[in-house]
Amino acid sequence: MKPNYLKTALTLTSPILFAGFFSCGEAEPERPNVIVIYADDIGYGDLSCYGATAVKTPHTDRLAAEGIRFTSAYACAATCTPSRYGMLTGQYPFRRNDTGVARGDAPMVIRKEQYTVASLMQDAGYSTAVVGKWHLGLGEGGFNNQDWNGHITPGPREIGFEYSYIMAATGDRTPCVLIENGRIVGLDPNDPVEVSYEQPFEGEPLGRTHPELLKMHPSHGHDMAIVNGISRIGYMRGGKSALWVDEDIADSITVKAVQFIEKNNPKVTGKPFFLYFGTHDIHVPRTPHPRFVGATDMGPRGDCIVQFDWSVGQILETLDRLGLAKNTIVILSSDNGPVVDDGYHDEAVTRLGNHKPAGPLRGGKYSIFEAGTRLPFVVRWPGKVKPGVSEAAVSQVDLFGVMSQLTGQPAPEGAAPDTHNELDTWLGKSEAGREFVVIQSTGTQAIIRGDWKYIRPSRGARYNAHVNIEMGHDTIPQLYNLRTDIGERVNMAAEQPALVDELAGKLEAVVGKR
Ligand code: NG6
Ligand code: CA
Repeated sequence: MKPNYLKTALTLTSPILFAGFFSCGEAEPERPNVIVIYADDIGYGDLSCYGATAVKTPHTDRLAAEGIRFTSAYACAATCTPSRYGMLTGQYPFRRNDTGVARGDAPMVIRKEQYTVASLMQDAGYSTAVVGKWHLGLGEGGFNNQDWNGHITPGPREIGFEYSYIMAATGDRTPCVLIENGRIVGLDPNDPVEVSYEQPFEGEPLGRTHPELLKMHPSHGHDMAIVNGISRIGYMRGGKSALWVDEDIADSITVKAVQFIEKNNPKVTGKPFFLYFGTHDIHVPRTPHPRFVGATDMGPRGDCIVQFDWSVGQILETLDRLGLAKNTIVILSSDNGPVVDDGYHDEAVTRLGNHKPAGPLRGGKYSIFEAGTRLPFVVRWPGKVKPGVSEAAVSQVDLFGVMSQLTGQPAPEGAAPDTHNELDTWLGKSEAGREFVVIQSTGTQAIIRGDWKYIRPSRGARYNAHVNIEMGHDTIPQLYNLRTDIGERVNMAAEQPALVDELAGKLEAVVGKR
């Protein structure tokens, strides 16, 4: 039988903590607000609080200095959709075969019947919102079955997010529009949006047929619909008044995140809030607002890191201005590791200089090596969390369990089967961390326990030349000592067969046999 971690942890939750949460008599609820700031493709070495010098991220650094900076924190997966799926549902994405990188016209990956961390927060009495990148599908009943020009449903609302202001997928995928509470923003009913991932619309210029219309050229893929001078993955037509301007996306989602905080100020509503803020930065196409152009010497990739940091600063400034900083937990992380050339000629390669997006880690986005999933992870709760650095093993799949423990809100039977209650670790009260962390890339999984990491043999390509990333696939077992060999250079599997067996068995117990 699988242990019920949630139950165990809930019974362990400190009564003192709860006494604090539920004591009343003040207008402002005692339970803390929670903001998850989730960056896109920011790597372990991309922020100055994690050692970057070619880019300065003062707002994120401030958050880290006032909170705990984790050095062994992992996303569930090395790409966006599965990482987000795991974090929001508390279920490993490999448990289903349809959690891979979603098309822009994909149906909801999280089914409307599923109970998510947003459902949990809503049931706990929180105002809830998602603002920014979604990339978890919309609608139901198959691909391209959305009512793009009407009410796009099911969507975030059906899985616990009362308010949503999102991009359906990513900036490089159609439809290139923002969707507020299920409706495309700024849509002219006389100019409906049409989307296809199957075939182009007649008469519409494409990146591959009309490169002269492009202000940024693809390096691989991304040669379909042209919007704002940038060619994308997928086709679309119409919706001219609703098309986003890439350079304004950070501003537009940051403003909506700030407005959500203002409108849901617990001092006014009497309810705490839960905000999941997924930035588009620093995913491709990297198109910083003109005021950030030249903020670094690294071109758009570096400038987008500064833009991301600006968004973080706006959130922190809002909390300060409204007097909410003290009673708000801010969690900051990223969905997967870094990639330099992810499909556009945007100078990321030519102007990288000495910057190391993955810091000392091997691999990158898409990879089962550390850089794919080991990421910046910061938790700040002024007065409650003692600032510092923690080496404890942390997984984003535990957001659900941690929130359950924090709010005292139990989960229904069967929800979030893979989450653990790690509140004490996330709040820096314990250095214990997870007994083990399981991660995945396309085609394989790995387990990290203590100093050791075991990667399951797989047949995938070892190297992806398009993105210049070592994928970590190998047909033989791989075992690395992350304490002495954080760069995963020396495969110790042959020297340590017993440990390989043990970790392989543990991993198989979680993932299942192949
Ligand atoms: C890849 C895209 C890449 C990016 C990625 C998803 C091509 C050639 N590459 O297939 O640009 O969109 O998918 O990124 O199409 S993620 O961060 O959303 O997972
Ligand atoms: Ca991503």
